[in-house]
Amino acid sequence: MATNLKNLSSYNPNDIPNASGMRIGIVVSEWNEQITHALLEGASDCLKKHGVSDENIMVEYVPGSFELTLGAQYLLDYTLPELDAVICLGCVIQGETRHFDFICDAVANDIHRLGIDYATPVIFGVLTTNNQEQALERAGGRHGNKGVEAALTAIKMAALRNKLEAQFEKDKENIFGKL
Ligand code: DLZ
Repeated sequence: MATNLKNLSSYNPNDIPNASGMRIGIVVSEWNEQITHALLEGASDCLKKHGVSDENIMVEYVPGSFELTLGAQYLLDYTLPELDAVICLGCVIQGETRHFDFICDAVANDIHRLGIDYATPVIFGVLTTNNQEQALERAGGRHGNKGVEAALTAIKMAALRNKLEAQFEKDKENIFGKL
C-alpha cells in the first residue's frame, strides 16, 4: 500500500504553489465524525498555511460519505464567486455487510465524474479502512493526515487550472486580438 511508504502529511512546502486568493469548498461527512473532523482540521490548517484566507474556505456538512458528491455539487452550483476546488472529506469503515463496497464505489466514481463534468478539481479525501484504528492512523496519527494530502492536491490542481486558463486567455488575445 502506498500509505505504508509515504506519510500523508510529509512534503516540502516550497513545492506547493501560493494559494492566496484561492476559494476552496470543503464538504465533510458527519459519519465517523471523530475522524472526519480531524481530517477537516488538517485540511483547513494546510490551506491557511499556504495562503488561503479564512473567509475563502467554505465548509458544509453532509450526513454520510454517500452524500459527499451531491454536497460538492451544491457548493459548485451555488457559490459565488466560483470556487477554485472542492475537497470531499469522509471515512468509510469496513463492516459486516456489503455497504462498504457500495459507498466506496459510488463516492469514488461520483467525485471523479463531478470534477470532469465541472472542469474543476474535486478532491477525494475519503479514508476507506478495515477498522477505526487504521482510520485514526491516517487522521493525524502515524501515517499523517489525509486532510492535509487532500488540501495539497486541491491547491496544486487549482493552480494548474488557473495557470493554463490564464495562458489560454493570453494566447487567444495574441492570436485573435490581432485579426
Ligand atoms: C450507512 C453507512 C454505513 C453503514 N457506514 C458508513 C461509513 O462507514 N462511513 C460513512 O461515511 N457513511 C456510512 N454510512 C452512511 C452512508 O454514507 C449514507 O449517509 C446513508 O447510506 C444514507 O444515504
